[in-house]
Amino acid sequence: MKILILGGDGYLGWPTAMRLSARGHEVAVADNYLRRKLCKEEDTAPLFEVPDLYERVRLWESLSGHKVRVFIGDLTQWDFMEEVFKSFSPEGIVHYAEQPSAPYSMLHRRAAIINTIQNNLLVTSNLIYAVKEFCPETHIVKIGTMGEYGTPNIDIEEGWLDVEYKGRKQRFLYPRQAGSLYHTTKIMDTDLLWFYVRTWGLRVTDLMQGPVYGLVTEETGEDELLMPFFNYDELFGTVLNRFVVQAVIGYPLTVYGGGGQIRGYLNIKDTLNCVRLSLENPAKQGELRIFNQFVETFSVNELAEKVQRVGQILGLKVEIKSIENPRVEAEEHYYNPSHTGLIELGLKPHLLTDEVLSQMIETVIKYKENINKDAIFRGVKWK
Ligand code: USQ
Repeated sequence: MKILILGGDGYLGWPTAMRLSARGHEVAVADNYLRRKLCKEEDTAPLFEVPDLYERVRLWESLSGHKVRVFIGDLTQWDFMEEVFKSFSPEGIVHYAEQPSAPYSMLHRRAAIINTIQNNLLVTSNLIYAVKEFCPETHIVKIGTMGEYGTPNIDIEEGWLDVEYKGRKQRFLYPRQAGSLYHTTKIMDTDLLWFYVRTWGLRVTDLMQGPVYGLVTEETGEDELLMPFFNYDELFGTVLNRFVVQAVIGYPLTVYGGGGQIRGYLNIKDTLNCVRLSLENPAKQGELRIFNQFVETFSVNELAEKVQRVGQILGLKVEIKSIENPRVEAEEHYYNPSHTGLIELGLKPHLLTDEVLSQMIETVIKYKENINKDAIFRGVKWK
């Protein structure tokens, strides 16, 4: 299948490109290096230098024999979106091309309005128009987030809720109430896609993903030049990746508030398989299909305790420190989201075992010298 990955340079984009091309798909990636630019502006850097897309594509081809096409440009600009679609004609699209950080979206007005609202919603809107104009049968796989649902006091269904009210029934999108501006743009994406599914008959899969961890996939091996863009700083690092880096340099693990915040987590290897399974088993024309994309739930405290225990086995001195929560979020709450759709499609989860965690810690130890302590905590406040 011809697959276009929007946001092909990011933490998930590049590993997805390798995975799909290794499966025999014809892959193209598009990106404007926004993540790299924002990291530079905010004086933060990934754990190791990441070659640009052209270099990685050359290296990947020399090692695997698989070609990946590269388009560099800004997808919020219609002319660039049009150029990509005219020259590649995708049969499947993976849409990762968004500003993905909740803390970054709360940093200041420009981060909020230009780089989060404008960037995320314009890319999604241009994508919708491009599919309608050039390839209306193409399947869009959109990365959403479990954070769209928030932490309601009832079970979370997979995308939809059947409501019975005054004797009548209707199926609605599950109620969403996000905890950051970034997460709110993901709700808006879902609403845009759902409108155009109903109106123009697009075919869409929305993957409600939890926080992802890990830095090695089947295709990277131990080759750091192929590894993902791995952030550990407060703005762009996800919590478990951060805790592993903190453990390696003896920085007390930054548990926000009470640490009872529960989320659904998954290994980056599972992200790649969820996206692949969704593409290879597409939604129907005129369908918005929604899957909850995570494999197990943990509280922040549980994650911290796991990292502490496994770190200590490896000889690290790991302290846990609860700090005042910079975010506005529930620190104790009910959380029971369903997640059967991707398992039914064939997902075989990689769970967070002690072995997986100790491999992660050992990989990060190799880059210990690169870790910048000052990037770990800056306290971006929600209000
Ligand atoms: N947390 C800490 N200490 C830290 C960092 C985070 O206690 O040092 C807590 C947060 O307060 C939160 C939880 O850990 O309760 C998860 O935080 P996170 O930074 O790993 O995740 P989040 O900001 O929600 O965003 C990440 C990705 C985003 C994705 C989302 C999935 O950056 O792209 O959409 O995970 S979800 O969380 O399910 O919405």
